[in-house]
Amino acid sequence: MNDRRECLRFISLASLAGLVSGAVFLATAEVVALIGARGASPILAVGSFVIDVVPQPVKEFAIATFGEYDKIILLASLAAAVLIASAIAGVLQYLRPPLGAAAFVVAGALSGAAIVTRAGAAPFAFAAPLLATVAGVIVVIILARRLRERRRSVGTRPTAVEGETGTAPQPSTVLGRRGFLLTAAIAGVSAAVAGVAARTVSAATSSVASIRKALRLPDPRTTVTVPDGAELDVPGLSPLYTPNADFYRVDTALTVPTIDPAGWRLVIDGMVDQRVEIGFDELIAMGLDEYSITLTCVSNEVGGGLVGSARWLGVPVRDLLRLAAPQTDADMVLSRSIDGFTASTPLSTLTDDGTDAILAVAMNGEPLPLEHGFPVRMVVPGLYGYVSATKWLTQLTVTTFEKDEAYWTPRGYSAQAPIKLSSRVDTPRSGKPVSAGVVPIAGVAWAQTVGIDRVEVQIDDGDWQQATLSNAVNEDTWVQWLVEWDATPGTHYVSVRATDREGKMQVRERTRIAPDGSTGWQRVLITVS
Ligand SMILES: Nc1nc2c(c(=O)[nH]1)N[C@H]1C(S)=C(S)[C@@H](COP(=O)(O)O)O[C@H]1N2
Ligand SMILES: [Mo]
Repeated sequence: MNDRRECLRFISLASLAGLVSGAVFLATAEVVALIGARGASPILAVGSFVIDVVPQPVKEFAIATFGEYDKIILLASLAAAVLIASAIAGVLQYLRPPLGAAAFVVAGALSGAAIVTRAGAAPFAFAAPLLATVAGVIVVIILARRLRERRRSVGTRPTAVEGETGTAPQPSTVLGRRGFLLTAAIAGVSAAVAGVAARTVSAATSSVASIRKALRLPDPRTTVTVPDGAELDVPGLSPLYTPNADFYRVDTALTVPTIDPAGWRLVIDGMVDQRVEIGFDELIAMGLDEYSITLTCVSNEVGGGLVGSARWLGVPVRDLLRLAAPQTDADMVLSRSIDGFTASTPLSTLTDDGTDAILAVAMNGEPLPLEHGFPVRMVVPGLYGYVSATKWLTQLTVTTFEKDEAYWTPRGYSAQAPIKLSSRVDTPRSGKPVSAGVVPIAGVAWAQTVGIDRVEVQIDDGDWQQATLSNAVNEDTWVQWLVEWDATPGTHYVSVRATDREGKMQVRERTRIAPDGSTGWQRVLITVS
């Protein structure tokens, strides 16, 4: 009976040995990844791999069940799987060497495959799983051996029950126990410290961030001409161009993908006569031009902030598609991000000479910020971001709406979604009282690809009065509008509506954001003192 208890005790110590070896494996990979091969973190690589290969129904189930926590749950389950597998490897190495070491070799090979097959993997990415495997194997072999030594020395003790005998423990017992626990403790603690430190430093100072900083893009062949009067001087009004730091961010990425432009490849495939693959240098060598485009999210509520304007440097998508020669029966381009996100854009919008659909590499005078899609993203005037603005772009697949669907399509959003013309009040804000007298009421209005013709403002039940508009940069960029209001004390309602250059007025009726964008005139309550 004591024998069985002893046996169990050693099995749990063997699992501990496995856990420590697993920690050493992961920590080594993190440290090597930090030094020489970004993106080579086994857990994150395997996690991304799982997201890529998991069948759609499972993904839908995960989204429905865990909502926005789906990726955190995935990482937690992976961590749990790693813990269990490590413990089993420890027991195997103790009972049936070298099976435990072999398990580490298999784990190294699998995570290595997940790492090196990811687009944009660093050249020496394989070094992380390789050295991690070596470290994990060495530690599990040493710990299992120490444990067996200890077992043997325990076996020679006169009685199996500890502490009951008058005889002092034999030196080898002490050595065996200390040897195992000390080695396990040292390995475990250093793995924890090194692993956590490496991951933290890696997240904080990604080397792709410094590559981006050092990146010098060629001057564009053409720049946007901003006309006089394009920007009104009103406190509280959104600037014509949204600073990158203030630009809204919407995506499904758990960690911001870090892609080294040197390893970036864009594949154009699907229903094309010629499969095309190009790198970053080839892309920018096609010639950069500057475009002024206002981006809008389908999730933007009336009066919301999920809209912003920027000057982008890029290459027309049509120039790239021309190289691939799309087939005539295709009607959609499925753009894919390195993180698996996809968007479905009508092929005709991308090939149309009149639409400035671009692959953008710069935003407001600097390379794309990492969180806005570095090194290359798509920007298409007039289409909501989820059907056009793929960040961290890696692939354009020419296909049909019938054959393929994008990330949000099975999740309650339309496969096609033009931006709805809209207007927003920036100032005054409800809840921020103003003093009586002349008060500027100002905001922005957008109708990408068409342009804004007029904006009207109504105070309480008064007549709709026409606002002064800023001079439009182009039809793809929002305009600012302004009404000088002689405010009288009390509370007042301010409403706004826009009309585009085709004579279409903003829809009055309120609708929710799903499936293809909100509508409604914004009305704000202003207190005048
Ligand atoms: N890779 C990737 N690209 C993406 C998304 C995403 O989730 N993943 N979201 C899209 C959506 S819904 C919008 S509105 C825009 C937002 O771009 P921004 O974050 O640069 O403002 O990016 C689009 N591109
Ligand atoms: Mo969006």
